[in-house]
Amino acid sequence: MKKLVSLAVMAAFMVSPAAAEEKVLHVYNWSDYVAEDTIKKFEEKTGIKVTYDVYDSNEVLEAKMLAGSSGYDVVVPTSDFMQRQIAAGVYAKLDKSKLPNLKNMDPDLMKAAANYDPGNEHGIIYMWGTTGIGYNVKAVAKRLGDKAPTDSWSLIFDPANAAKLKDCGISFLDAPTEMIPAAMNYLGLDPRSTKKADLEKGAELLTKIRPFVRYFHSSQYISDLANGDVCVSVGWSGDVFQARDRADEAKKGVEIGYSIPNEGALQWFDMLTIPADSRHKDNAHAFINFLMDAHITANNTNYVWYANANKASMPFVEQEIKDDPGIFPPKEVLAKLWGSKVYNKKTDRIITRLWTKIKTGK
Ligand code: SPD
Repeated sequence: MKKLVSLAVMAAFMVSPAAAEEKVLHVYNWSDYVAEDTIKKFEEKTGIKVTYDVYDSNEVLEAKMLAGSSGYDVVVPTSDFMQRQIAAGVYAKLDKSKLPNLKNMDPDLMKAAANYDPGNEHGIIYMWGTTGIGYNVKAVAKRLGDKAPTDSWSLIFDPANAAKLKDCGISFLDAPTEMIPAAMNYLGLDPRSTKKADLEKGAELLTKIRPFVRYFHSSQYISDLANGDVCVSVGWSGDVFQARDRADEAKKGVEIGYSIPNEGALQWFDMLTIPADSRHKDNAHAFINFLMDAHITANNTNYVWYANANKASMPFVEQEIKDDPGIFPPKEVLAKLWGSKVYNKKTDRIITRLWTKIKTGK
């Protein structure tokens, strides 16, 4: 009896694992992807101290996640990478009872994301966008005339155009699974094809353009476009708009445009996920739920210029952003976009090998 009583006393004092979680959270997200005050607001609201690190490449994130013990509690892979990482057991299933703000999400977009994660069991859309062309309006017109094909991939994939833009600077994303399919699409091939011959044709085109490309990097182009240090960048929608914003603020006469080329472009979703080995899963859920708050999402979109998938946030998103077809493309443009392809190991190896060849120009 005495033993039973002491067990009951112990149970009464035992704290649940959730309550025992220390008040810290380690977040790993894309660079230039959150409003300046978001993390501070979350810390003030919850008392949870956030360590916030950034990356600019799915490949970098994937290497960390597959190695395990990353120490992160929330990471943001793009949907295609997320799918194969889920298969490798990298992510925990979300506890949706801890995500009441899920009600804010756009069901159609979440359904599209469910193609990569049935039932949206592991990931919630943070932001989405397209991979298109950012360009310096005046610098391009000076070299290719007022009729420069800024609405076409031929702006950079036609070697004659690329050669004329070489001196003002072309940058490519260091993202093989986006650049090679974009070149394949320009050649009239299916950008989602995994046929070795198709991938090689895309790579061949990129190799032809390689002499005119100043660098391959996936975040530097924001400031370089804004400062006029490069004049054409294959880039992610919101990042190009951030470059435009910075250029406008600098008032040095640099005018930046973003185009989703007529031939079509990649549409992607970046997903909020919780690594299976996260030690702060409650805090992670609290953070994801906080990011799904309508005002917080709108504030992030208003700052980073990326489209979100949060229906309830739309009344608070600036009109200029809502109306911009480069951010929220109209139906006819959406119809031309392709979704990220999930590559298996074999295709991955082909792409990695081709990419090394393209970058080294050999
Ligand atoms: N600066 C934020 C960039 C986010 C880009 N997400 C990657 C999309 C990959 N397809």
